[in-house]
Amino acid sequence: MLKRIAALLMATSLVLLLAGCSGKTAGNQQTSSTGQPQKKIIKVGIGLNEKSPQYKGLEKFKEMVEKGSNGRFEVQLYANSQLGDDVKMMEALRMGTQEMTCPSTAPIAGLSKKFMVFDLPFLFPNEKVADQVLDGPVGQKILDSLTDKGIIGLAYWENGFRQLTNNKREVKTPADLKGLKIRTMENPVHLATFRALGANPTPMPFGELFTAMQQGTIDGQENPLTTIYLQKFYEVQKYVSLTNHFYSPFVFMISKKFWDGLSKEDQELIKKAAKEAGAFQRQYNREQMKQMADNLRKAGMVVTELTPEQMEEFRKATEGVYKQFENEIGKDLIEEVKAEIAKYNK
Ligand code: KDG
Repeated sequence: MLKRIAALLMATSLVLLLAGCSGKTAGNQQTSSTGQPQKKIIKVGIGLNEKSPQYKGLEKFKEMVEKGSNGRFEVQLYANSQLGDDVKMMEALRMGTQEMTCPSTAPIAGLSKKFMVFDLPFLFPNEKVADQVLDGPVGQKILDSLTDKGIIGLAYWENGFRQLTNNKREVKTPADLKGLKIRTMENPVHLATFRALGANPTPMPFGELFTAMQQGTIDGQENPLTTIYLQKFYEVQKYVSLTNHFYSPFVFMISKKFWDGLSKEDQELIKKAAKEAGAFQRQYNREQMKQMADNLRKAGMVVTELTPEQMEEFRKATEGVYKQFENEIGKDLIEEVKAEIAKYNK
């Protein structure tokens, strides 16, 4: 009997000892066996590579959060779809198995249709107006539509106006696009737009794109010039037309499960860093973009600038897409965004 009591006492003190070493302290902060608070890990995944302006923005974010928290957070960056494609990563955020990602608005449409408004063809006249609309109340309202999906939208970053590449012929008008098999992001507005232009759109995750071009299973794709150059698409594509057809900004987002476990101060720190790193990222992206058409020419691509008349042909051909998605996006929301654009486009 005594032996049993002694064993029970020993087991209890062992449990207490372990709890003291690695248990929870106030504020849900785990401590290590040395008594030091354990770092909170933030895993951030993206589809683009380490050379992309998006990754440079993430490096800035990492620096700000790690410094600002005195090392309580460790931000781990994963490029090249290492953690999966945009859709898969957003799912991981919802489940709480990954903390952050930064997809274009296009694949977010599967979670909240409101985001499709920013994928309408030829919506924004320039980056400046896009910044003002996205950073204003309507941009915030759309970010907030993610909350009940288990995601907090923190800030809009920039991917850049999207341009069209292909391997068959120079494209100057929608007629030149006829029958070309073009990879698009997974978004109904993108599919409808390319159908309206006479192409044959094929949605596919970014990670599969290079091989698809290389193997000729698609004729072309569309992305900003930074991506076309920095991901070396010029190795497998001959023609690029400067169409500026979609803007589709990035949304820097965080898992709500993770977010809800943070103190108000830490939430503030992360939000501020997401916005400030975003301002840096937009600037850096625009700087880089300036030399990209030349880089692509030097790399052997035929870069085609369109005349205002040719641009108008593209715009006209896709006009019907707005009406087509009025119900899904909401007519009021489309009107609200258009009014905001008109307000700033002066
Ligand atoms: O890192 C973001 C990418 O995953 C993706 O959004 C890039 O524009 C993109 C595309 O074409 O898929």
